[in-house]
Amino acid sequence: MKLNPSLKQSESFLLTTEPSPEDAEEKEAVEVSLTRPCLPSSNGELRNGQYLGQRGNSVAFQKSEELQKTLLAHRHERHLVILQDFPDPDALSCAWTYQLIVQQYDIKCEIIYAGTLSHQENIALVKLTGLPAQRWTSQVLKSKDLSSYQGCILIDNQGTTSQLVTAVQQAGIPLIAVIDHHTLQAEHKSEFVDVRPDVRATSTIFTQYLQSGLLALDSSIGQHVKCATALMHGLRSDTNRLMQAQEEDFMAAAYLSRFYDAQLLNAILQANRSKRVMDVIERSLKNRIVQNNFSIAGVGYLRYEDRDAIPQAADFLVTEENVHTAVVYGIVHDEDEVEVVIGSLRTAKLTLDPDEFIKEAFGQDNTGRFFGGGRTGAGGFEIPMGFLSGSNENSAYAKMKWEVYDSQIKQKLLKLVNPQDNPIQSE
Ligand SMILES: [Mn+2]
Repeated sequence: MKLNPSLKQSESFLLTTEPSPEDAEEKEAVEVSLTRPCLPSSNGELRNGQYLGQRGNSVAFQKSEELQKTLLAHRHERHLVILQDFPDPDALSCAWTYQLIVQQYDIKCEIIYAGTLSHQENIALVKLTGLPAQRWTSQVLKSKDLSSYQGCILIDNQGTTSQLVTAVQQAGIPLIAVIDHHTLQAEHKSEFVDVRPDVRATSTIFTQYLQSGLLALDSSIGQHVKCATALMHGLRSDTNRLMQAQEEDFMAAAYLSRFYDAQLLNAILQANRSKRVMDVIERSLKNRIVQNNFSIAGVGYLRYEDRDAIPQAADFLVTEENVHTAVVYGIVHDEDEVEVVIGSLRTAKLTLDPDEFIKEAFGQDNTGRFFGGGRTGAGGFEIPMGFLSGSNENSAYAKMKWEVYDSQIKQKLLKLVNPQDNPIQSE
């Protein structure tokens, strides 16, 4: 086994499929070639997390090498890639890319999420590309033997938006990698951490891994083309169709443009909204209050499958003139009558940090966990309703419950929107 820790440009090395590297046989080896088309070999320094362009590339390069070493140490294992409960295109496409990368190391990984695919484009993405993500409800989770997994990976999240994390932690499955672009939520006890809040999409990070040679995309392989298309979709959707993209994201999109299928992407984007989603958007328009350039709307109860109507409503409300920030929230209930308040924030105001705003507005639960967080331009929160869940067949109770949550959320938001005012009188 030839492994050179200080790999140079265009250097290739042998990755054996044998369990022990000592008696590796080169005949059985898979060759992984590390060609770096655009990455500098310089040791571009990272100061206070600020870097751009070439500087970003050297971080990407260093992280790719680090990830490769981590994967080499875990060959032949089975892992779980945990996504947020309602995975978005950025998460789904990156998890798939990860799965394709780690296959070369004979690592089998399953991509799992606890909630549902809600947004029409996500459903289209998964159906049209055959993206291998599985829904693990609490029943599915019970039926699984978690001891057969040797590690877990968090992609496009840091464990704060998934119901599966607690069960996986309790089963003693170690955290192997955290790869995300949201603000760092905690210090992670993970072997590999690549959290870059100044990158606009996790898809950009994964495209950089591809560019640094972790997987050589091949346009004659159907799965590679579909995966590149998924990444392009993830990158576009997290950058507001590239409008918030920065140099690194454009560089990533340029690289993907060599492999992706434009027609397939178009088909994914053509997915229509359901009537129920349109109805939620309508409620958000009717119920919105606009103060100090913030548009705030509670949309009442909605089904689990329609949960993604909330960010879509927020996307729409933020397009009104004199509005820079929109917050939309509602009570989402699943099959088991579990209820949770879910909210989304969208902002066009560069000086508003969604992560800070949401943490400040809603604070933490009694275990110290924040109810939400964010990334550039967007954020979200989830407030479990616990004991108050269910019993909505009693419509007077359901109405009262909504009114209490609605006023409490408005009060908390308006305290930040109008710091001087008494929020109750301001409505
Ligand atoms: Mn993302």
